[in-house]
Amino acid sequence: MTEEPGGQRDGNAPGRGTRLDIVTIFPEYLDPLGVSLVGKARAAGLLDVRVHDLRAWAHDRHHTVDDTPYGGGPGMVMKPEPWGEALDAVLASGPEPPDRPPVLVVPTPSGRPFTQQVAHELAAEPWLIFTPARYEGIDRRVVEHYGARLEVRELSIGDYVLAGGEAPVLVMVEAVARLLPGVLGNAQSHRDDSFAPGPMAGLLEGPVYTKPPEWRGRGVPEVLVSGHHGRIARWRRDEALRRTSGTRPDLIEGADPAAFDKHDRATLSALGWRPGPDGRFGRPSADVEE
Ligand code: 6GU
Repeated sequence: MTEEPGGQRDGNAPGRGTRLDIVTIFPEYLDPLGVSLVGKARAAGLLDVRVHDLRAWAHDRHHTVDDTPYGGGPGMVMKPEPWGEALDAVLASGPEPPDRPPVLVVPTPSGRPFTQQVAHELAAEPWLIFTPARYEGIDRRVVEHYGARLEVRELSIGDYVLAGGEAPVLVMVEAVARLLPGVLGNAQSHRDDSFAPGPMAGLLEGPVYTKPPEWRGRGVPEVLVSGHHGRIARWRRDEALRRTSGTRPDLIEGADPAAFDKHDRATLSALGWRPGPDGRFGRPSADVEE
């Protein structure tokens, strides 16, 4: 999966699918991209994933990629020169003439939140370059330099701190890959995803069941075996409202009230929610749930 400087210039050929380049000091950390959904998308030619070892562009005896921070303080900072050479090489390996420049995705806990909306935006791009960092991050001049040439998106996967950006890259690539046309078997597969745009926008998915009909004394909700599609859809929506109310009340508070029909409003009312002066829902008694 790894390749040295001076590699191929055959990038983004039509029919090779979305191209993803990842520059890292731990190429093997990205091995899971050969497995499961992403692995299958690659095998099917829907994704062209190339993992590069940053140390291939560190020319001293020890392939040094970090140094002490200017201004002092704990930890180390990633040096700009290896990143500059690595990114120039990856950019030069793209199609000639370039059709559409890549988007540079910089994982950092200081970035904007990576959301389902961002995943959709990235899935619309033909070429993404990821720069997962270790230590205290990359010398700021690298983002400034490429930011003057390319669209750069600094993204965080949540409010906690990881040791490096490789795990966030695995997260982002999986979220993006499953949105690419042809990757999931069924075009409807992400219609009801939590956070997907559409009728269930902003609601969490409720519980799901499969056979057997009874397991350890527990049956399945009768409505799901009724064959009554209207009642099933309504039950699923009520369960989504109940789940969202219980675990993510912020999503109910932030929801566009126009998204709630008459039955939704009755369900929300039973869960303790009341429309406020602006029409948005709030819960005066924040301990009423489930
Ligand atoms: Cl993208 N990187 C690191 N190191 N920590 C994080 C993160 C990214 N997102 C949340 N925590």
